[in-house]
Order: sequence, then C-alpha cells, then structure tokens
Amino acid sequence: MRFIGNRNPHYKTLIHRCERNPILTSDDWPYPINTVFNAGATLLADGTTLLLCRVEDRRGISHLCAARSQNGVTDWKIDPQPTFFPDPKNWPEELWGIEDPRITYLEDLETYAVVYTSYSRGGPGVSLALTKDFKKFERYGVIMPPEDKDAALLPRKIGDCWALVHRPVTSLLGAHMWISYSPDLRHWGSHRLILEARRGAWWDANKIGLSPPPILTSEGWLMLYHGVRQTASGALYRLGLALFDEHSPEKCLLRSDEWIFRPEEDYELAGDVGNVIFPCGYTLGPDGDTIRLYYGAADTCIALATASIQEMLAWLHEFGRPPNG
Ligand code: BMA
Repeated sequence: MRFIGNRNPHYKTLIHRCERNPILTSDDWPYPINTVFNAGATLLADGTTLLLCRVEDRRGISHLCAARSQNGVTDWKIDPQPTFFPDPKNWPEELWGIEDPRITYLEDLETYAVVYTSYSRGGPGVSLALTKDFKKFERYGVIMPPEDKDAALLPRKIGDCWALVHRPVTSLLGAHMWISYSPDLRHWGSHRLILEARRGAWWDANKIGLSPPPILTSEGWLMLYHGVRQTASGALYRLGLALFDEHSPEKCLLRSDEWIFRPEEDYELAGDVGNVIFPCGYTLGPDGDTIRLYYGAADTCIALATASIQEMLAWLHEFGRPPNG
C-alpha cells in the first residue's frame, strides 16, 4: 500500500518518522495480547526512556504495561506482566479498561502523574494515579466524569493550582479542549474552554483533543492536538499545533490553520482502526529542542517520530494566527 501524494514539496515536514517504525508491536510482548498502542512517555532520572503502553487484550479491554529502553528506540525491556491493571471492584469506573495514559513529572511532589481514560459504564472519563517508580500506583480515582478524555497535567502549578487540559463532550456543545484548576489534584474547578473544534470541511472539524502533554517553550505552552474529521470512509486523525500563554494557559496565542502530520505509512493506514496516528507522549532530547514523539498507529502498534520545538514555533508564527483572528 502506498499513500499517493505524500511528498508535496511545497509543504515543510515538521515531524520526521523513525526508520525503524513501528518500534513496538504485539509480537514483542512477553504475554498474549491483541494490540499495543497510544503510550505515555517519560525520561527517568537515569536517562532511561519509559513508555507506559496501552495494551488491548483479546477481550477488547485495555491495561497499561511499562517498556523501558536505554536509547528510546530499540532493546525495550517490557514488564513480564501488566504494570497497571483495571480494578473495577474497587474502582468501578475502570470496568471496561484503562486507556491512553499521559505522563507528567510533578517536580514539586517528586512524583509522576499518570492521567488516563477510565472506560466506565457511563462512557470514558478521566482518572489520575501517582507513582514514583511505575511499580506502585496511588489512585486518585475519577477527576473528570464521563464523557471526557485526552487529558494531561501541566508539570507545574499556575499560581497556586495544578492545571489539567482535557476534552469533555456534550451533545449541545461538542468535543473541544478545556482547562481546569485544582489546589490538591482532587478538587477541580475554574473550568474554561480553551480551543474549539472547527466546523464544516476543516481538518479539525467534529472533534479535537490534546495529544501529548503540553510542552513548555520560551514562548509559552506548545500543544500538539489531534483533529478528527468524519469522512465517508470513517474518521481521519491528524495533528495540528496551538500555543498558549505560559502564565495564563487558558489563553490561546496562535493556532495553526493546517495540519502538520497525518497517517501515510502502511502501519498507520491499516490495523484495527486504520488512518489513525495518536501521540500520547514525548521526551525531550539533550539539545533541549528535539522532541521524540511516541504515537499509536492504527490502534495496533507504537511508532516514533522526531520534531524540533523551534521549527514548530517558527512555523506557527508563519502559518498560525490568533484564534478568531
Ligand atoms: C480515540 C481514542 C483513541 C483511539 C482513537 C482511534 O477516540 O479512543 O484511544 O486511538 O479513538 O480509534
């Protein structure tokens, strides 16, 4: 299979795929699974890359499993058993599994926050767990009730509060990106709509959601977000960029009109859900500029791409504009 028209020279390539893609598939798993995709990512203190992978079993239920690598590309050491498994007896919101984790290191608390989708009888909601070692997890339970997903914490407080970007869905309003604040990670308020899905023919009409956790840059919070467009042959997932004020992250400074990354390669076009690229995590390289973006491809495997923060910001200045501007 070859995607026609993916080499148009008039567009700058901002996201560069790794030649070894896909970097993790179900064949690599030490126990029986259906698929592995949509992984959260972080660099541990010793430089190890840790991916917290969404693993789907043959029932259709997802859990999380840690994979560690010294170079972030090859030689993954995968936990021999599920690392973080749904516990619906104690946490009924996890009845149909836990999905799409986003990891943020909270320096103030010296702990990692894992924000994930808990798939409950009432639909997907947002749950939080804290961990220091990705072995023991302290659950905080549901922090945003259904229907809500695509959530991540900012790594530091804004004023006195933690900030969570998330994507609630309501039948009247639709599926847009919001921010909420909390003094203690348990009680959430000051909810604000920060970025709206566009409408009609736009690539990000219908639904949008945060992809990896927001990236702090010299110009504010850079958010890579996915836009979903419904087409006659199903949903198309593509990525765009938006920049938010560092001190008031509810304020969008610039938003791209055009998408920057779309499914093109075989492993992105075909799988359990074809035409999907879905990044949930990134790590920052030693140059302070290159990010490694880990993304689920076609809900079937995990792939890797790199991008330069400075190039993305420069592109946003050239081709982005203030929302409603
Ligand atoms: C979204 C999420 C993702 C998934 C994508 C494509 O709504 O459920 O986990 O990768 O759909 O199926």
